[in-house]
Amino acid sequence: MAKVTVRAEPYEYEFDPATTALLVIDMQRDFVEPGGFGEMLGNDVSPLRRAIAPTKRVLETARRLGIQVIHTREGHRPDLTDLPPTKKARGKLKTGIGDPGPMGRVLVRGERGHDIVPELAPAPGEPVVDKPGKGSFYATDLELILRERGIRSLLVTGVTTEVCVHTTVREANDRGFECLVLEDCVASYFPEFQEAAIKMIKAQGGIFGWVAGSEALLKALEGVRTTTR
Ligand code: TIU
Repeated sequence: MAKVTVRAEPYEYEFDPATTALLVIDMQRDFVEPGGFGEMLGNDVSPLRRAIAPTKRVLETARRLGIQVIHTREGHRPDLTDLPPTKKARGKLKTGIGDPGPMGRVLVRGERGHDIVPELAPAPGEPVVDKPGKGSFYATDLELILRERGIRSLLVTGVTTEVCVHTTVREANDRGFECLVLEDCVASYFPEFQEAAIKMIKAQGGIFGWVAGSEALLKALEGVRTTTR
């Protein structure tokens, strides 16, 4: 399959759609909707909601072209055996991970708040990787899934930019995957962190990866018909 070239920073990003996955990181109600974990941490969720519409456009294009889509969710087993006490204690929250909140038990698998927002709900057959940490590779089978599918490149979307997105991109980069972070499809509760986190990825010749807007990706994919894996 021919390579696709995206106008990106610090320079063009080249990828083969047949060996690429779209990663949608932690677009869960607990982070993106009012009443969830993000809000309990003292944050305003509205900047995160702005990533939904562009991510939906990229997701629809990926599905149409047959690009592998993979979703992740941060959360824990109902018995909390995979929750480090240090993570539970962090923030001295009145309602913390595992406690009942407006959308069920906070960041617990199977609860309403833990699930992905309906706008970006996984389609049948799209792997959903449940992760106990911030990175998508730690204590998950994501790397196995990517290697088995022959994936080499990752189109990265999700929240939050400086936490789970950054941790995942760093983990992926060290494993040899080439990451394009879609600037308008990732979001932070803090505008200054969004700006700095994006700069860090593309600095030093693309030390962790590339950055582009979703429009640049969609433009680059205009001529592509389908992906054969
Ligand atoms: N708090 C925050 O910015 N993020 C997280 O706790 N998890 C993710 O980024 N998914």
